[in-house]
Amino acid sequence: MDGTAAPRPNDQQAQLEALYAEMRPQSLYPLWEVLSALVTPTPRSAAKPHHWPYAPARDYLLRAGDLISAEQAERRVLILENPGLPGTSAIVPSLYAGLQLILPGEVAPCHRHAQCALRFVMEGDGAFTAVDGERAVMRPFDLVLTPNWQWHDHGNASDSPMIWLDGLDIPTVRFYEASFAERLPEASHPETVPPGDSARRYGRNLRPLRGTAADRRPARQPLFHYPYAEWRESLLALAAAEAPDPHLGHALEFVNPADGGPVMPTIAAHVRHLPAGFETRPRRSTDGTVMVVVEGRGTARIEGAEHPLAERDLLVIPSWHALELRAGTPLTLFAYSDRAAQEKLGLWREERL
Ligand code: GTQ
Repeated sequence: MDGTAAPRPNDQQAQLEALYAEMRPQSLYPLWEVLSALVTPTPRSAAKPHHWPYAPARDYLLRAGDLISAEQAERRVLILENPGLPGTSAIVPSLYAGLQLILPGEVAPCHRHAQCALRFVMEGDGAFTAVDGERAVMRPFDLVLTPNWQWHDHGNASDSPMIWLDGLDIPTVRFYEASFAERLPEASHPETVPPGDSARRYGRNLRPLRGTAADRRPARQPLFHYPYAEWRESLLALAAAEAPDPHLGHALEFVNPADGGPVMPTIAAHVRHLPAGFETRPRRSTDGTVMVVVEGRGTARIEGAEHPLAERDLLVIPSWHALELRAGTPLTLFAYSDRAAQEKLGLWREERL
């Protein structure tokens, strides 16, 4: 299926064109004209690799903060749209990314939806996301989940603006035409338990016995806060203990304790650490990936094109694009992708070059 169709005699071609013209009003089309574009030997992503330096995006977001409140906007977010996917609000065909701002005293009102979301804190300290009435107090580089159909509102009782990256499966849900959403009549969900309650019940290789009232979180998504202080300590301990993987560096995946799998059904997330001077070997995989620079400087080479990486920069690597990372200083990265969904569908592949 390499797309080079054998030449056809002119009269055959003319008769075929006439047939196509007759069929078209009946919504019928010849597969043989499009087969090689539909069933490609390797992935051909419409998405493009792209790098967003943090500072300009932050400036635009703060300017929006002067013009519209979080309450008015429902969610005051700048969408990171892939330049190869105009008009789709998608960063890769299956995923969405945006930068959300909550100013001191603001509330982003409570709602729930079929889409699942992660938040990765870029700056600020002490704002919260409440999930079904439990606050996760957010600190820089914390990961916070709002799983499918759980009530969530965001608030900021601190004295500084808070900005985080939103990663959602909006385009996946759109593809399946399975979007549902509703608003709570009140702006904020009543606080039902103190902050950290889920982590204490479900985050220590323990869980309340099933069938008891103490088992209050949804069985498939008990945990929703993965603090930087914890993942950083684990990642740096790993880096101190052994040599980095040649293609990935040191890498730790965030897991759902309910099944040991990715954090959400459609989205997987991980962090990486590369020692200063380390260069990864090229690697490509079918999951479209969004990366955030947590700490350090370096370079990402995607299919030969160089992108400089500085703290808090954002990067998208589309499916089957070879990535090589080079760390100028020690480099720590956060990434999320659609690998969780692809693995369930038996589609995910990688190639280490
Ligand atoms: O915070 O619930 O960036 O519903 C896009 C849609 C954030 C949210 C987004 C959303 C949210």
